Amino acid sequence: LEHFSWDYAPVLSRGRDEGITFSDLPGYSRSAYERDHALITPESRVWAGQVGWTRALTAHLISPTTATGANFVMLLAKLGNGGSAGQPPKGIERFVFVLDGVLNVTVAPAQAAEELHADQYAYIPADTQHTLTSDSGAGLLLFERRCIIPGGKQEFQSGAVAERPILPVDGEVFLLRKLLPQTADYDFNVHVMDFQPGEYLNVKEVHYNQHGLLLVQGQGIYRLADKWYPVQSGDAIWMAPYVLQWYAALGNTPSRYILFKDTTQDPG
Ligand code: UGY
Ligand code: MN
Repeated sequence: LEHFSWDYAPVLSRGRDEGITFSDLPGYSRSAYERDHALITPESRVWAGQVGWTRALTAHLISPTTATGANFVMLLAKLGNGGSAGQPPKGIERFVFVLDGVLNVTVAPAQAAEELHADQYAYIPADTQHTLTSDSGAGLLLFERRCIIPGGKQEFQSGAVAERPILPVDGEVFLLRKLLPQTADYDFNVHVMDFQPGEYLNVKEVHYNQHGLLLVQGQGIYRLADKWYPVQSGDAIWMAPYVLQWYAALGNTPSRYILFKDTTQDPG
């Protein structure tokens, strides 16, 4: 004790009294990249301009270049005042979810002209001329993939999460909504899943479908293969086919995540 210096007093209280957050540590990140899954936390996002986009930045989180090959692209986009998105390549269908701000969607020829706000979304079939623009700025989540079902069967879709019915899920307590039609004309769906603190998945899932997940509210533990990740809103996850997956919502606020799931890929 005689060597104890009060200069070190903060060392004892650090973390408890000062509210130190680990993400402030130089070089520290919770992001992880494994053979069959990835966790991409906000401090790892890299924003860049893209050909065809104006007054906009994107952060690609998941793409077919991921490890064993994702069958979709997941990206975040920030449109500035007067910003606009480029057209996806030929054969690529697109789903856009508004995280904040206001997005204007038009689909030619005069099929649709919609103003979307937070928690609203649109689906644009492949090879459909459209515009995504914002006068005052918008934050977006996009999923894109090469449509594997013959074109012409899919239709433009739009809506709000709260308008979608809650679907029963046997043996589970979370609330499930699906944002796209559950028909064989669509080769993926986007689920919105809500958990109260303390609720968790009953099934410790292993399945052939892939996932791209964005946690938009709350915090908890995500189990992926043999790893257990503390996660919080803003975190994104890639899950390859057959990766063991399980979530428990913790903390004081409900959890919500938005989840891409390919639906009609031939499991064989
Ligand atoms: O539908 C699903 O596969 C979903 N329950 N998976 C998940 O939440 N990881
Ligand atoms: Mn799953």
